[in-house]
Amino acid sequence: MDTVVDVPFRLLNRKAHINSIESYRAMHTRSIKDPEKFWGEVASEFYWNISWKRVLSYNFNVRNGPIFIKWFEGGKTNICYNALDRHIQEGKGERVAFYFEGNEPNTFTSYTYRLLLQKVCKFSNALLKIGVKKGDRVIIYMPMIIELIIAVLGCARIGAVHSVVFGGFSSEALAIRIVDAGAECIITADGILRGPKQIPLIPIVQKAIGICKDNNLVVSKVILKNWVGFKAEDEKFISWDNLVDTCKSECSVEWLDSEDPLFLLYTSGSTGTPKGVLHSIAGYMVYASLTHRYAFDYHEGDVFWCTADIGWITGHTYTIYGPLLNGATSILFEGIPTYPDGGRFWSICEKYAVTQFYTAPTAIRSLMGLDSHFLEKHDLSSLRVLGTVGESINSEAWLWYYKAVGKQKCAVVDTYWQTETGGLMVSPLPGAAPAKPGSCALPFFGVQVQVLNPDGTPAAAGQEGCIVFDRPWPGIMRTIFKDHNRFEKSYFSVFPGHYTAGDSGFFDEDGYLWVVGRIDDVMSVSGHRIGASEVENAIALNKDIAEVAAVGIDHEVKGQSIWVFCVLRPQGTLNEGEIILYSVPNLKLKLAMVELTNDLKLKVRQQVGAFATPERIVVVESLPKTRSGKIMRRLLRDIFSRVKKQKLGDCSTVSEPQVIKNLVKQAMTLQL
Ligand code: 6R9
Repeated sequence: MDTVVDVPFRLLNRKAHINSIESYRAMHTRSIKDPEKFWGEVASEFYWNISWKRVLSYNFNVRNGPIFIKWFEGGKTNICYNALDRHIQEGKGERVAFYFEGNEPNTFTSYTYRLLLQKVCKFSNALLKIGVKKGDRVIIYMPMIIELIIAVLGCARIGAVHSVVFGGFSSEALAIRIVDAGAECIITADGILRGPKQIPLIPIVQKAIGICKDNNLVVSKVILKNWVGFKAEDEKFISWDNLVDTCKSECSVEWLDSEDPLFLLYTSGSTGTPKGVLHSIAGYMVYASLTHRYAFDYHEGDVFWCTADIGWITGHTYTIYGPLLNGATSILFEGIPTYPDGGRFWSICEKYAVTQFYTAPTAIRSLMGLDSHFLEKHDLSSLRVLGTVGESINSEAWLWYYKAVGKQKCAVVDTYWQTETGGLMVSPLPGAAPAKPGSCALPFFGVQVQVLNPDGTPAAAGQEGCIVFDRPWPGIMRTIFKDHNRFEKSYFSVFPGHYTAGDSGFFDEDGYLWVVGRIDDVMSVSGHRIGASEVENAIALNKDIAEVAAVGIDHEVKGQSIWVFCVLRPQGTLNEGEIILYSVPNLKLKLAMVELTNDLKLKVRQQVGAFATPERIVVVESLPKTRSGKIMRRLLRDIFSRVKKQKLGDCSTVSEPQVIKNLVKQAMTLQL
């Protein structure tokens, strides 16, 4: 029997947007039966310079020609106008858009909608002044400060396509994204404050620009926000403060086609370089706003806090766009949950009387492990809805969130979605249905989700299969930048007619969805999505490595941590004719192993970023492979994962069963 937690939300607020399972079902049915009417009504709440001619046209089946999705065709609008100007027109200019809470608890300030608009307009004018125009791609590589949001909205206002790169990525990873996007303009800051650390960004950006140059891309404009106080030696950098100083605080809006691109966000796939996921304007706008309103049961007067970094999709949709489109007041937090102490999240919730709090299971698990006084000394009675995203949440963490943080009075919403989906796809709605810890429950409006067997038939209840979506929702990505073929192959070729999410899961008898995990080689470390290939490519730069597989191994706090399995070259400097196996035979080799491990970790830090540093490097004799020579990362995962130690998946396709036996033996000696 699953644990079922009945709607506690009702105790606190009987005015939930959707307050019964019947009204959820009625609205969901309406959204599926007549999507054009449903989404047309939602879209009418926004300002359109020219109204759309057609709500939806699409092809989801590769057999019928190229995949395409168009929402609100013929319409002209602007997402920045709808996020800011519209609220001011409606007399809400003095409402706080963001409470900024800095890394240090004594650094905080607030921005009303009116002030934010003025700052965005100044910045849009600044972009225009230096020659950025509609359609240009602009890379934003910044800390979690208000200028990051201003930069994003400043681009959106003039039709430039923003591409935010998470501040934890290395210069190599940054350069790959700049080159792929063909961006000639970068907006950055001198550094990042993260707890007690000050991380300089200028050298990373300079190195990335050098790599771009080697790849025939000249980055001609770099705008630098002075934040931490590091000095920029480079005169080529344009000072943010000087640039905006002379710019006017009004800037006319560029009216854009519904399907014009809004942003690119790079994400990891199972193979190859990161994918430039492209979202377009109108559909994303409508979907970000509606999902934010319903899944978090947002009402006027609430204070919403999504802790996600804007470098990831959650930050785009639920730190910036969704809340602003609903005229909400949100928190923007620069720091980390454990600085200056483990009560920082809770002290912020108390300070601003946060009503909705949205974070990742990894944060919940790490806070759960701390002394309870960090939590108990804060008054959290303002909270109504607690959200999670990024990976499945184990029921222990769910129950702690529900009981210790929410005092059994808040709805917990486990939201399942992806960079590619633009907004949440499957989630309980607060007040609508009982929750089950670990299940993301029911599809959002306009979403039709299925679990399919490999032959394409629907899986029975309780049966694990591939999660697919049957029809477009407004927030779906439109393509992979410059690679529509890869878009079709990655998402539409496995089950023609369906979007394949790349996750497996099952429905229970109540129709609740349970996500099991990725079916590809994408890892999830502290909720950060990392492709096996990105780590492997970095490792392979070491000349002693013949073969490598990077695998996400179950980890108590991070969800997964990266383990790298490598086979050494027979003639490498390390081997000396022996193959190192279960233990390192002599001191010389032991030292060589330490050196190797350090170098491999460094390579990953340089090529990808510190957040992708492998936890363990394991030298093996051979990697498990299929008869056709494909590395079976799934088997490595099963063998070395603590929780799954006993249960190995299907081994029938392994070319050499002895390899498995050796690996199991080796796993035993590693003191798991
Ligand atoms: C929003 C985001 C997407 C992948 C996705 C899935 C995993 C996200 C989840 C979840 C179980 C949830 N995922 N939310 N798994 N339950 N509530 O995280 O986007 O970074 O693109 O990652 O994350 O595996 O396919 P992204």
